Amino acid sequence: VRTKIPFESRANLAKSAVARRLFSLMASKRTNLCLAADLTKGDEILDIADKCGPYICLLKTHIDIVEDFSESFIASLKALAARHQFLLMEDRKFADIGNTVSLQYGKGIYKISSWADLVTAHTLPGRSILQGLKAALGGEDAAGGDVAAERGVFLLAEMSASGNLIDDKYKETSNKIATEGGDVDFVAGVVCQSANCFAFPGLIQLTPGVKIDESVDKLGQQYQTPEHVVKERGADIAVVGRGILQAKNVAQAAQTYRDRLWTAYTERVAK
Ligand code: 5IU
Repeated sequence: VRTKIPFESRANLAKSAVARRLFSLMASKRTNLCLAADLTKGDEILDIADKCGPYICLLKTHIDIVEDFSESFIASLKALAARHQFLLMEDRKFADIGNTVSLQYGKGIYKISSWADLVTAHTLPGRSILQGLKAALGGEDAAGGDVAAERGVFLLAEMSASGNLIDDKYKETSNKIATEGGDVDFVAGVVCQSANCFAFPGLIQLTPGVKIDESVDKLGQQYQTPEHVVKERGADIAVVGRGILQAKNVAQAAQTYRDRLWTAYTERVAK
């Protein structure tokens, strides 16, 4: 079972170069915490990225909620990611036809493909979602490297929102898109809520909806504890937003989530 295999070993099984990087980073930094930096001012995001940076493997953005977006904000965020050693994921949830997602990924104000190591995408349009996103990356970069090799996608197979429309068939087909076909080297993982959404150990399970002391919010979000998502639900990386963002001391909260998630992971692989 993939949940029993340590991250170091899973790095060697991954088909996506970014997944290999992320697995290795998680193992060496000893963290499987992703911070959802859902804040609307650039400086607030930079501040929390700096404070929580030592405890996270991944920082997840919703770049379209930032009111004062600028290229210098992106430069600063990238500098923090390099200093503290975490990757950047834009939770864009691409869902359109290939040609449109290609434009949304590479163009516009945000030029997501230029800075986000990872993005999220719905499988609703089918395989063409992967081809469309890949198309935005072109072929080779100036140094002659394969641009697509430095970027990856997390495909959505389940959501934490109560009443969401995803059923078992959709989940199963999403798993197929993530594991079969010519673009699997571009898929770093799957966003889902349970260990049975895929079996291939080279993919990373990212699970949002994690909070220590609440079970729901007022808008349909459903939460589980760090231990539950890692040990019972198969999460490799847990996404925490308001559990950290709303704490009095965000660095301390990030450390607490990191410690509990990492302990749960070590107990999972040891058992
Ligand atoms: N997110 C979810 N549930 C999902 C998916 C994404 O909560 O099923 I796919 C995102 C939304 C938000 C973060 O950016 O994860 C969770 O934030 P809170 O921990 O504040 O609820």
